[in-house]
Amino acid sequence: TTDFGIKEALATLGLKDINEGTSTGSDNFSNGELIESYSPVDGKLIGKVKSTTKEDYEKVMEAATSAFKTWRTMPAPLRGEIVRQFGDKLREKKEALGKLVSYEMGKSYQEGLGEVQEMIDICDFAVGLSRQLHGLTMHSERPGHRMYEQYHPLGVVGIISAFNFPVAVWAWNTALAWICGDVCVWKPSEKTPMCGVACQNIAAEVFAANDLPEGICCLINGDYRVGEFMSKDTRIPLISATGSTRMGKIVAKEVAGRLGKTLLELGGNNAIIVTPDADIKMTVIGAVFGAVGTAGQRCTSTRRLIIHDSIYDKVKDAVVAAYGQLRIGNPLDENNHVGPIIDKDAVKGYEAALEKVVAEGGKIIVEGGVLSGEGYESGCYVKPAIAEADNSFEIVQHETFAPVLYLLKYSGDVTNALDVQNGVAQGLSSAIMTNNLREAEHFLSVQGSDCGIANVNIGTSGAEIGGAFGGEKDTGGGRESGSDAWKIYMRRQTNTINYTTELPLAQGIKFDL
Ligand code: UN1
Repeated sequence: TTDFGIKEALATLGLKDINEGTSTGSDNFSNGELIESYSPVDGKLIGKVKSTTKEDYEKVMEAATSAFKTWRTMPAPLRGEIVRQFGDKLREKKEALGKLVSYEMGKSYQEGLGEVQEMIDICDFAVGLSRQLHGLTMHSERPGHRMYEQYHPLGVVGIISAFNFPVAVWAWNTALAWICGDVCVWKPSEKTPMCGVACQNIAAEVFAANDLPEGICCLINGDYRVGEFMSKDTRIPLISATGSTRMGKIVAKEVAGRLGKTLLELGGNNAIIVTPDADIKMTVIGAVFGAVGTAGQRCTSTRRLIIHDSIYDKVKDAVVAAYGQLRIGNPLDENNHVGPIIDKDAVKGYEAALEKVVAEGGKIIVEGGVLSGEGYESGCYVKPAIAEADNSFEIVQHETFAPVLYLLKYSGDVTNALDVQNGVAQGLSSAIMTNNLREAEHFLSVQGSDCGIANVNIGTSGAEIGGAFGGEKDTGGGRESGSDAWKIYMRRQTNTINYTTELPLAQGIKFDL
């Protein structure tokens, strides 16, 4: 049996000593108990990473706050040059990092590579942006006065990320935060700690080669208790957190209580509306990739298909047939479409969802189940399932992080489909499949989708980095990645300069002495 080059990838990423129980690289501030990382691919121990104690955390914050004093004075385009070098390093290590992502998280190697590509893309975006951190200039109402606004760095940015995109979400945040002049403290998911150390090693190499303080890029490890160090810490003006709505509400409350800022990327419950005018072939590709890609563990995964009754059977049959083609197995083997889900707890959640949908009156049309036997020893491989359901079911309202797709029916016009689509608490991604201009535009209008992402003739997942990424309602309202998402990483200052020998007051107020 082949190890698919995992040993070599670990070595390339500076992780070869981890199995001896010591974490290497730049998380050397951490001294707490060891976090063991098991691969959902084969159930084997990949390595152990030290968690961060409160004392360790204080050292990290000292390093970060002092590094900020240096980093913030470096001109933004020169910070961009450092991010450019970081992007180049990622290009060099793309295969190794993509492989580790696949092995530690379980997504297909192709998707692992795609995730690293998102990191490279955001670096390129950030390099250009480093010369475009523009503010506006305004005309002062007072003669001989100039008024403008400028953006300054915030300080230490805390990043809490999830297991499902164990490297890209960090890069979306850091690449922007760095060119903005901030320093970052990152807590990756305790389910993918090796990915965290691998990224930290890559970044640390770049900062060291440029004689820059290591505190610009800090890694802390552990569960929610370690995250709490940051959410309670008044030295951290911004916490960017990706994960469940439950987690987001706790973090939001904590950070708001000290009037800090949050950028929240929380759960989705994404739907594709399939109208009578839909291209069925495109619908099937979009829906199946959306529902089973990353084994249904993207926040943008397609959870609901809202199909017009006139084409319901046709779409259903096509999707069911496509599910019949899916190959489930080792995600490092490029013949497979679907890898394992993250761990046995997630498997329980998947099984519970299937039981619940039946209990609520749903009908399973593509049978689920946990796979066992050769190649499935980790116990984390599940069959992508489809159930016919109703939007009012409690389980349909809930985001199950697994490959379970619900088919829902609508009749009449697209407004009825929109009522179903918008009739959930979450508001991340949405899509409509149609060749009808009126339907498409209605979907995008103010009366249309209430989500942060609304696509026409594309599925719900796989957004590009150039757009602002995020969603409304229970998804948390944050936007990261492209467009003007950089602004949240900076503080805005309005400046008015008087270059005369008079001191006229605004609003025409007279104050003669
Ligand atoms: C996530 O699942 O947290 O749009 C991020 C997508 C990816 C990002 C998903 N570009 O599916």
